[in-house]
Amino acid sequence: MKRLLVTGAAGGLGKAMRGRLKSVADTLRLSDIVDLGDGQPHEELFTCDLGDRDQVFRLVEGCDGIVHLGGISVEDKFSKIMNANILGLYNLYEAARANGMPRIVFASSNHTIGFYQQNEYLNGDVPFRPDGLYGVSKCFGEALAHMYHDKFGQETALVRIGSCMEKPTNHRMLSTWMSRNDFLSMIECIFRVPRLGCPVIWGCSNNDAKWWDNAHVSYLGWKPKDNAEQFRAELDATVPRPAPEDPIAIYQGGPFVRDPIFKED
Ligand code: NAI
Ligand code: 15L
Repeated sequence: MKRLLVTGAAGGLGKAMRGRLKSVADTLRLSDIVDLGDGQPHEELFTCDLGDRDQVFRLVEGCDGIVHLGGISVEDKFSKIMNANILGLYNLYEAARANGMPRIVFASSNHTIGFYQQNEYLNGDVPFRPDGLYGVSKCFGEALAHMYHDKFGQETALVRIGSCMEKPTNHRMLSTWMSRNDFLSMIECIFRVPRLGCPVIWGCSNNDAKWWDNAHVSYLGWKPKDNAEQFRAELDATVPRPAPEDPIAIYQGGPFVRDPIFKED
């Protein structure tokens, strides 16, 4: 495609994908609320608050696809989540509707289903069981995307990312880990497939210990290659396991299930 918008490009995942996403588009339009550093010739840099409708409309204009990583990415005060993840998402979908409905990859999260237990194997149809306000905001995002699909035909991949980082840092991530190369190959498939629809995609690598079944999206042709199992011995040797009665060891959302509802100032 010609121009791909990447929101949240200054974040952990955005920084890791910035170089890799060159394979998807001629021009990357990178945005964040914070500074993005110096741009390369194929990059356009936009500082933008997702909660600002006019800025978001300018941001989306002229884009052929969107990888939406921007927003609050952990449990936080509701006011912050509301601006970035709720108002911000509404602004993004309205801007997309006004600009030819470019296909969207929405970075949803495993925290939409964090209160399922680790001994449960989930398909793409299970009811939400969010583990905090952050997870609830991602449920809102998925519902919003479904509505824009049913009403207007807007296509979105609802990617419930597990833990997308260089390598797993605890035993839970033997199940939830997604390598960045697998994230990239998934994005390539999402933009290549002739008809996407609005599917849930579990964002994890081909982990032996995975909890999630992507059989319903086999039509994407995505075959994740990495497997967190290669890190098991290293984790056993360096990271203590939580006690079996600890919620971290019981629920798929891990430490997020123990977060409080944060008070506003
Ligand atoms: P991050 O917190 O490092 O990056 C998010 C970016 O969004 C930040 O650079 C931040 O400045 C920006 N942002 C926050 N509020 C904003 C606003 N109002 N307007 C514009 N930009 C704003 O998060 P990370 O790890 O890079 O994750 C990216 C996305 O993927 C997030 O939406 C997160 O919820 C989702 N995700 C990530 C996972 C992971 O393992 N990294 C797992 C599950 C979901
Ligand atoms: C998420 O949704 C977070 O954005 C990320 O920082 C990780 O904590 C991840 O989930 C996880 O569950 O490991």
